Amino acid sequence: MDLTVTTLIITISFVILSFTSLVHKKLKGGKHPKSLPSFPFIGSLLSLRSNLPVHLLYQRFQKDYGDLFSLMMGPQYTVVINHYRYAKEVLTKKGKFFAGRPNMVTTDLLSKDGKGIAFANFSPTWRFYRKLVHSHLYTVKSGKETLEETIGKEVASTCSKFEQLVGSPMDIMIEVVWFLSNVVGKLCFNSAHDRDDPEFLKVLEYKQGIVENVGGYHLVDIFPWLKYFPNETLQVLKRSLAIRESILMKKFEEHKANFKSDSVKDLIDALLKAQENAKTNSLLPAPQLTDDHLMTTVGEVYGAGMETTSITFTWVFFYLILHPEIQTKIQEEIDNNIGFERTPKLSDKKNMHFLNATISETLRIQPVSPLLIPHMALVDTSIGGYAIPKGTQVTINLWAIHHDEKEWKNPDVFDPTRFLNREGKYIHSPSPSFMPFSAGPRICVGEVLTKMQLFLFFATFLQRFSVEFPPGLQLTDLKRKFGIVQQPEDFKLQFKSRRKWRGCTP
Ligand code: STR
Repeated sequence: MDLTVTTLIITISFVILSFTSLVHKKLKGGKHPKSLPSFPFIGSLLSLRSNLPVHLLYQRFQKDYGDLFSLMMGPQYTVVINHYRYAKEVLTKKGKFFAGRPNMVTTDLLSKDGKGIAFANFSPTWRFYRKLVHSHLYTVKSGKETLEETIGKEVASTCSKFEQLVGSPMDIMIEVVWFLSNVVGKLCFNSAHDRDDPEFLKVLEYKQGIVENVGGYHLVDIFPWLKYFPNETLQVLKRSLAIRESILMKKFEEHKANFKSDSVKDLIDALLKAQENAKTNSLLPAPQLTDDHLMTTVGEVYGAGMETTSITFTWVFFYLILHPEIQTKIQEEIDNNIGFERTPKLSDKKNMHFLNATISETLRIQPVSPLLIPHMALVDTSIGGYAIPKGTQVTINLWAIHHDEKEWKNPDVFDPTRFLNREGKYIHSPSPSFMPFSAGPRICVGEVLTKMQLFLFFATFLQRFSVEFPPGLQLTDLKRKFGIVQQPEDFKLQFKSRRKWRGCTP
């Protein structure tokens, strides 16, 4: 584009934006949170220049600016929360006031302008999809396989595949994603992939393209007009979304062609049934039930189910290797409570204190989404007595909350015993500063599913195997990629068959 036109556009945006941000701030009275230095047009971006990921930077500002501070993300007034007390106020006490989602270029593309659940703004349609997904996942339907059975089958087939891999070094992340994509794939589409199915490889490709280019503080989300210029983030994102669309569309068309309202096999069927019902009974208030709404919802559940849990699985494997004594403890617990005659069941969970504590500690020390998805104030309100105008973006720094020294002794040390009481019994939440799935109206829809998968998988896995680094490899930490989620790098490990297990087949 001609340089003068570009300069003109920049100047005009500069004047408009700095004017609106000034007006916005002057309009509101009351006590305001301490603010990072802010300049017209760029806002506080100078303070955010750093090699540190944003959650660590925000945590560092806590010393000078407090548990709650504000900044201008370009033209967007934003409040950052580093303490659980304010986080609870936003998420639960005033959950409805803060249940909005800001518009961002990348998340609007991903969610087709706010459809689906995770990135949709608060509305009756949003609530409808949340409820539908929730009841599809967790309501036990007579004559159908239960969620525990679906997970159990995938766990069994994954662990028997692992038998053949004993002693050979392998990349763990991909195996884990494969397992998880089969569980959520069953729930969403009633289908699973073979490990080297080309479609599965395409899923991996599009998922990575989305994760790296959506909502992770890209400039185009701060200055939306940048979308009119060539932009690599958007290019990769659009390419990944096109791959996703073609895969989902195929599944969707197949489901439509074979749909029978009296036999709902998976989430797509459940959504199609809702679409059909809406034609005959008028639901009030009427949710929007276009094909785009349905596909965005399914795509999100599938993507979230694979991505988030695979991160926690990878970390659990990593910490088990770093702490062989923890593996031994969990294995003793398995041997004493379950034995070798049968596979672990969900009903064993109440007796498996050390395994539960290990899973919770992993979720604490490595929250999947260190800054959650930004919330937006839907009304003029307040946090801790500070005035919060409608439209304020609120970022919860879950990382800071899970690493708060006042709540967690040596927060950077992995120590499952924090989640055990004196008698060695598991405590669900030793501090209110623990909220790995967020809280309130926008709490993670997959929380129960994730916990079931973590428990059933690791109980079954540790019943049969131990895990270690391959000879010559000695990692003490994993590099991370920061975006909408924080992904650990893939790493090599190998399995050992437990002596006690050999010869037993439950
Ligand atoms: C992963 C990649 C994909 O294919 C689709 C999605 C959409 C839903 C996203 C998911 C993503 C990443 C994790 C998210 C989830 C919604 C809720 C979850 C952001 C980008 C978290 O909040 C951790």
